Amino acid sequence: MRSKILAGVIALGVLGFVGAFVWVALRPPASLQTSASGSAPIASVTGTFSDGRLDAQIYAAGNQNVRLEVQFTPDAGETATVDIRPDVYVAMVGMNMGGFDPPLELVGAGAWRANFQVPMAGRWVASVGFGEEFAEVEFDAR
Ligand SMILES: [Cu+2]
Repeated sequence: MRSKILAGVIALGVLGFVGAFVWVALRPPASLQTSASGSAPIASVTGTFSDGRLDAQIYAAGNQNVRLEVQFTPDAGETATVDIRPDVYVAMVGMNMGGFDPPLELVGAGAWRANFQVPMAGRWVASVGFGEEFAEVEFDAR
C-alpha cells in the first residue's frame, strides 16, 4: 500500500516536471505578446543595421489612425548613440500619391513613437532607419 502511494507521488512529480517543459515550449513567443496598451501590433519588422538592431511595430488605432513604435538597440561594444532620431517615411503601396514623414517623439533610450492618420484606407508601407540603412513594414490601414 505504501509503495503504491509512493509510486503515485513520484508519478505526479514526473508529470509536473514534464509539464513545466511543455509549458516553456508552448508558451507564446515574446514577439506575439501584447503591448502595455493591451493590443497586439498589426505589423512589425526588424532591421539588422551595421551598428545595431531596429525594431518597428505598427498598431492600429481605428479610423485610419496608426501608432508606430520604434526601438533601436546598438550592438554590444558599439559606441553608436541611441538618441539619433530615425528617419521615417510613410507611403501608400502601389499608388503614386506621395508620402509623408510623421513626427517622432522620444519615449525612452532609443525608443521613438509616432501617432498619425493616413489619408486613405488601404495598404501602406513605413520605412524606418538611418540614411541608407532602413527597414520597411507594410500594414493595412482602415
Ligand atoms: Cu492611395
